[in-house]
Amino acid sequence: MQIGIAGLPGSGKTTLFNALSHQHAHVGGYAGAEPNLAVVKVPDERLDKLSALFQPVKHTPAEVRFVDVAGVAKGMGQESSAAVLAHLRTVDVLLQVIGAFQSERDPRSDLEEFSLELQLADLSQIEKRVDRLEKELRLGSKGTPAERAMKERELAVLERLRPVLDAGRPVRSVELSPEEEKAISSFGFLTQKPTLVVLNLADDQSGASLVAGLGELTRELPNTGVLALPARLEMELGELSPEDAAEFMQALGVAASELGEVTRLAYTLARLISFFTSGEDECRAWTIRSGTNAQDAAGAIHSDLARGFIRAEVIRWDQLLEAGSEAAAKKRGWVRQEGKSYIVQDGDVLHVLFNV
Ligand SMILES: Nc1nc2c(ncn2[C@@H]2O[C@H](COP(=O)(O)OP(=O)(O)OP(=O)(O)O)[C@@H](O)[C@H]2O)c(=O)[nH]1
Ligand SMILES: [Mg+2]
Repeated sequence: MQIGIAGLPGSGKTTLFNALSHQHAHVGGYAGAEPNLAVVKVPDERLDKLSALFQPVKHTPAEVRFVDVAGVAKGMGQESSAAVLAHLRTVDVLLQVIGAFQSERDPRSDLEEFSLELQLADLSQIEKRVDRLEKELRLGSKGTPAERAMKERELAVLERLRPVLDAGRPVRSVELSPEEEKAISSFGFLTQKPTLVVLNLADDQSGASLVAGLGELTRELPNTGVLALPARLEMELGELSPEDAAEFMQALGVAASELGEVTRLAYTLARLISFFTSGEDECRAWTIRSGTNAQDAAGAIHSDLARGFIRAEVIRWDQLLEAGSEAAAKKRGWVRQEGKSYIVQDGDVLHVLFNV
C-alpha cells in the first residue's frame, strides 16, 4: 500500500512522515521538490503470533510506502502545484494534514483551501483531456470503432465529473459504475482517493472538538475519515527507547500513540485487508483489496499460483493458533477447502494448492 502525505505549507507533513517512518527528513521547508519516501513494515499482532507458533526462518510483515510531498497553497501557480501533486497520483490513500497547532489558522478553512487545490488539480487534468478527446472524435481520426467507443465512454465520464468538481465536490462523491471507474483509472484523480484528514495538534492540545467540527464537512463523503494527533510529539516519542517513551507519555498524560491508527484507518478507507501464509520457512502478511477471490489472492503471492490454481486450504488465523498446528486444525475440521471464487477474508491463513 502507498500512502501520500499532502497539505498546506508548514502543516507538519514532514514531521508526520518522520513520526510514521522513524526517518529524519528535514522539517521546516523543502530544499528541492523531490518527495520524501520511506517503506515501513506494518505492525500486525496476528502475524507476530503466527510467527511465535511456527518459529519460521523468515518473518515478513506487510509494507506501507509513505510519500511526503512539498506543501501546496493558493497562489503558488498551477504549474508548480501540479508538479508537486503529480507525485501523489499513484498512492492508494491520501493523508491531508491540517496544522491545527498553528493557533493563528483555522483548521476548517485550511481544509477547504487545500481541498480546493486538489479539486483544481483534477479539474485541470480533466479539461486538458476533454479538449483532446473532443478534437480526436471530431476529426474522426484513425482507430477502430471499438477505440472510438472507448474514447466516447471516457469523455462521458469526464463530462459527468467536471460539474461536480466545479461545484467544489470531490470525485469520490460521485458513484461510478465499474466500467466508468475503469475508464478513468489511469488519471489517479486526487479527490477520488480515500482520504484521511489528520489534524496536527500542539503537544497539549485536545482534538475532540476539532474532529467533531471537521466531521461536519467530511461525514457525507465516502471513504473519508478524520483523526487528530500531535505529530511533533509523536516524532519525538519515536526517537526514545520504548521504556523512556512510556515514562514520558505517562508524565504527559498521553494514553497511547495514534500512529498505528493512521495505518489502520488507511487500510480501512482503501478497503484493503490482510491474509497470511504461514509455515516453518516463512510467516508472511499479504495486502489485497477487500472482495478479492482466492485465485486473485494467490496471484498476489505469485502469478504461477493464480495460473495453476487448484484450490486453497483456508483457516482463520486465530483458529490456527488455537489448534496449535495445521495438522491439529485439520483433525478438528477447521481447515476449509475453497475454490477459485471464494472471497478471501481479513485474517485468513491460506495454503494454495496449484499445478503449473
Ligand atoms: N508545535 C508543533 N509544531 C509542529 C508540529 N508539527 C510540525 N511543527 C513545526 O512546524 C514546522 C513545519 O513542519 P514540517 O513538518 O516541516 O511541515 P511541512 O508540512 O512538511 O512543511 P512543508 O514541507 O514546507 O510544506 C516545523 O518548525 C515543525 O517543528 C506539531 O505537531 N506541533
Ligand atoms: Mg515538508
